[in-house]
Amino acid sequence: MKVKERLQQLEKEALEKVKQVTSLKDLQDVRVSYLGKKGPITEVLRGMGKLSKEERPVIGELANKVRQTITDAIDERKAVIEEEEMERQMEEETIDVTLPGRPVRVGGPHLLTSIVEEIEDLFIGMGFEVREGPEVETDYYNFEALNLPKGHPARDMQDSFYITEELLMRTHTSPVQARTMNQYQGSKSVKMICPGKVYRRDTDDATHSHQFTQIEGLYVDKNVRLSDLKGVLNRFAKQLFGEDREIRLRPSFFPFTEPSVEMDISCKMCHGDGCSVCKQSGWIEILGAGLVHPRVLKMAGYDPEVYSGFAFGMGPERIAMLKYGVDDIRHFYTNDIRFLKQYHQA
Ligand code: 2NL
Repeated sequence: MKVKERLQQLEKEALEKVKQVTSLKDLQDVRVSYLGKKGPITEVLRGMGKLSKEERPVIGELANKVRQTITDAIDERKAVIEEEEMERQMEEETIDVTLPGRPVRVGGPHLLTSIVEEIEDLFIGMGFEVREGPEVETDYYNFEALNLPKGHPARDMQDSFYITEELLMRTHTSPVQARTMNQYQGSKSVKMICPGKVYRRDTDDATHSHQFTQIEGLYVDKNVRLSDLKGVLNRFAKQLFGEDREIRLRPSFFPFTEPSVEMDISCKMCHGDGCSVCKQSGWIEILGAGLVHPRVLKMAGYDPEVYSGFAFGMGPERIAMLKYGVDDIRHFYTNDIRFLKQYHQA
């Protein structure tokens, strides 16, 4: 075959291949195979020496023209492929901003937190202040200042978590109140509630937990009477459980109050007729209370001849169990999400 025809054939062949190629890699292969150092066009140029003097410039010019035509075709094709590649990529990576978002699981307050806050709000509404204090207490504020002297059965080592001889995990939140009174030393009245965690050495079961919550209340002023206690507790009970509920006070005993009482609310299930919830009595025990023992006032620097006060203590777990029909105190602490999520929205 004549050199000229060979070049024309190479050009035709190369242009055809360039047209068919769809990827940059294949296009590069075409470039190397036709225009590379070992390619057919280079080969033709190398063999120029064998041509006649007349033919040489003609073939040389043609070879360069073929090389340029193929190069141009490859560059053109390259631009097209790159453009297509870009469009494909943009198509693939399009973000549909109109798609709905994935649902986010929102948490909420623990049932106990809600109950404690509800009770706090209720007492704040009656002029009480909320105060908190340490969970590790001294023997003095946890027991001594509350008329529980050394040797008192309630101070049994077996019942409390002692840290040292003098330090223990508080067994009630009353030490916060004892500290407050002690701070004021009889200089002013006290109207406070103190919510918080307390600790007892108990074996956990459906109604006992070694760590639980307490809310205590204290009102010390001149002329505070049992009727003031009854009025405040009545409002509390009706607001928390419903205006249709009645309360009653029964005599009881606590070392830090005299007299001491226990408060019941009327049973809603049976309207006082007697059922399993109220154990056939028509009444459900809610909390303990009383008038602050004169010795407790005196130890904190309050003259019991001038000042008097009432105090009460309740367990928010028990309140929540009654209000929401929870049958096991351990539900508050095992954190089964199926239990917890029943008590808040979302
Ligand atoms: C109950 C009974 C009660 C108190 C707590 C108290 C505190 C001071 C002085 C006098 Cl500083 N009393 N607290 C009084 C009576 C009862 O708790 O059954 N709690 C769950």
